[in-house]
Amino acid sequence: MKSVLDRNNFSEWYSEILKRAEILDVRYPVKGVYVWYPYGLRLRNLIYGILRALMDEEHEEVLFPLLIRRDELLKEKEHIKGFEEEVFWVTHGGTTELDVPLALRPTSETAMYPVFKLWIRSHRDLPIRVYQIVNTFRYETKHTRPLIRLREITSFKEAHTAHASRREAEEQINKAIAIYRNFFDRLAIPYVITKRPEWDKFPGAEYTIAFDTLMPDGRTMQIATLHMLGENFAHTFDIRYEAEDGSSKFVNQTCYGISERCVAAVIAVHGDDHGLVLPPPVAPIQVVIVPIIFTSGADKPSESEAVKRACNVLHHELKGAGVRVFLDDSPERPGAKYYYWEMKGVPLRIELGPRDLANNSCTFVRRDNFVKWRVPLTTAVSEVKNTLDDIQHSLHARAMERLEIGVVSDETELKNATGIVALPLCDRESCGKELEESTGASVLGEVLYASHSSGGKECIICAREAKHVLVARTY
Ligand code: A5A
Ligand code: ZN
Repeated sequence: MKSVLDRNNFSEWYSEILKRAEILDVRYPVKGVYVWYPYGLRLRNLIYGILRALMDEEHEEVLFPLLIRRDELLKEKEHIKGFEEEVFWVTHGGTTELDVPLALRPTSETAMYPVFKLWIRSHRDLPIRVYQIVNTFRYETKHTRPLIRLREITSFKEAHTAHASRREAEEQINKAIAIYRNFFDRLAIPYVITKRPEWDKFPGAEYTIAFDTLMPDGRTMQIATLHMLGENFAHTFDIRYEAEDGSSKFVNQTCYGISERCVAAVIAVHGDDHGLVLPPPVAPIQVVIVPIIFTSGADKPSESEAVKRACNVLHHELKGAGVRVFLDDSPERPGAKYYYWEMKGVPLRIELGPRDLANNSCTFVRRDNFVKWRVPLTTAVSEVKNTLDDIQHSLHARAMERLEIGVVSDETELKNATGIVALPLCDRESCGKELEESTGASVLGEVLYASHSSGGKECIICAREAKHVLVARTY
């Protein structure tokens, strides 16, 4: 079968794959909102199952309302400055104008924190660590893109915490970084972690730490953020607790979030010209069995029956072993089935025909590298498990190799660079902005985690004392 996709032309590749692999239907007639197909939703649910399990270890799930009173939303001055152009408003009930306009949550600080005030009385009520996975709405004016820049984010995982001290809040940020690293490692998604510059932090936060991954077109995508809120929101919403010594103190808060951009990352980072390539832990179908039965020609009916029986047995055994397996016994030709399941990203295909059966074996074909080999039926189940593990490792290694970080020492080198670039830059906004304007790239921020960092010590713009930062064109 011809490969019909060209990942080098990423934008078109991405749109085509969402359609052909049935991830999202983009034909919904509202800008920036899309429909999950069943297959896409299964992928999303497997990915979020991992995230949810990680969150559940130290957080409690909550569910707050979608609607936020206007006066609450406007209370935190920095926060609303950042979000006021992005809020969708509900102004009417039927034909009656509402006394208090209601916002559709763009994020839930101002929904949750007035309630935190009610929940928190004494130090014994702390820490609070909650999360929810909900839809949020942002009136994005930049070019909207499925899973990446949405007006309805359908799968916004937001965690919110409150602590007795600044130190505990800092510790929580570190724990959350570890959780997110674990999450993206399980998806085999490579990332860099940086501290966002002042001008790019979350509105209302003291500082923001972000995870970015590299997309095939050389631009980075922010896939997670963590925010140290300090006492900012606590002062605005008057969230205090009685300390052990009887004094009244403000809580310290953090929040951190992930959206369906993590699904976009899985699709974009691992996919190829044949379609999706899904990491086994999140593949809705991990193994597809394709019986090789020729309807005409030399096959004897008894041979076909034996092949079908062997496929059923293998299907049953794999299911019993906890593998997400599908037996494709539809009347399509084997070649058409291969093409279809490759597009869907199924990590492993097992072909079983009369010749395999004569050798008491079957044929494995890996989706990630198309390597093909014969496996005895007696060891097929254990070989499937080993192969799925191996595919996961290979995908991770391949993706890590692709996330290269270039090191540059002057502006000309920077202009010619692609992907993520490490360089020395000082703290001053004027230097950062100058660099962003002259290159069209963005300062991701000071490096906290990356495979490389720049060796330079002087700011590339002003030659003052510099920090090691990463720069890239971004989504
Ligand atoms: N309350 C905090 C957690 C918050 O709202 N943080 S945030 O604004 O940075 O959003 C969290 C993450 O959601 C971002 O890191 C980004 O990966 C994702 N995100 C933000 N806007 C998005 C949009 N319009 N479409 C899809 N994902 C988005
Ligand atoms: Zn400088």
